[in-house]
Amino acid sequence: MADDWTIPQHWAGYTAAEHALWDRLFAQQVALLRTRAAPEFFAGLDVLELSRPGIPDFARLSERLMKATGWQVVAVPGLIPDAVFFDHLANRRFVAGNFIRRVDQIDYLEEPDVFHDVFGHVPLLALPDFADYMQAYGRGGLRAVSLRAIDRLSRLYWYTVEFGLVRSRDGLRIYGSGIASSRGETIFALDDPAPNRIGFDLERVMRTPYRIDDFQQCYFVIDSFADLRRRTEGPDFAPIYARLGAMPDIDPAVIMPEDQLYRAR
Ligand code: HBI
Ligand code: FE
Repeated sequence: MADDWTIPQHWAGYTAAEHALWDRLFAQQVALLRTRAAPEFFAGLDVLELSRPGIPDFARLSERLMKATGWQVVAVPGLIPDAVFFDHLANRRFVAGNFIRRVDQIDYLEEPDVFHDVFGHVPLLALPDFADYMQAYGRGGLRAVSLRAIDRLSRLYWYTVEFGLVRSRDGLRIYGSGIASSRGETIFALDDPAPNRIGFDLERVMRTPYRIDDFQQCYFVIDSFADLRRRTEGPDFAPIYARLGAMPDIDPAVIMPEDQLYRAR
């Protein structure tokens, strides 16, 4: 493994069964997401030709993504250290697991596999506003390492890149990869009355812890990808981290008086 934790994808090494599992997951999620994902997600699938059968070859995928927004996809063996992860994003490289889940893990797994990383994350990287947001996140992450503020900043990633919802003309839509790559959460996030759906506010998000072992108790809703970019690339995060240091966290199941709430669809 190289210093940057990247490894060869070994695309030729995938078995027919692994390609077939990708195709099965792809068909299942596209059918569920048709009326639930943001239009920008489908635009990315088209531009990147992700509906071709089989696990994508990262080299070819990177050629298409490079033309769209200057990003590449590189392979890693699983979770990598925070600072290495941020450095890749800051240089417009998205790291993706090269392995695919086993059939008995089809609905839940702990480490991000190629389906979560490529199907879930990569389509939106073809959208310039989102591509720039991800790079800015990487730069912010490198800065947060020295400010000891990764816990705060990772909540922003979690509630946008992983579990974000966005307003559209047809109501709330999914864009977070953790939702889009999960059958159960795709339905739960939009249709279930239980979780709170709260208008995005940067400091509110940074004060809200999250759970990694179950569906989310709250989701944050952005107005648009341009709006997400504006709200996060304007402010200097250092004084925000300093101010939030003195404030208590907000339980993810709790609604605050200032919260703007959205109904399940
Ligand atoms: N590594 N491969 C991989 N994928 C991630 O999403 C990832 C990671 N390492 C660290 C990390 N995410 C988080 O620390 C940041 O989002 C905060
Ligand atoms: Fe992810």
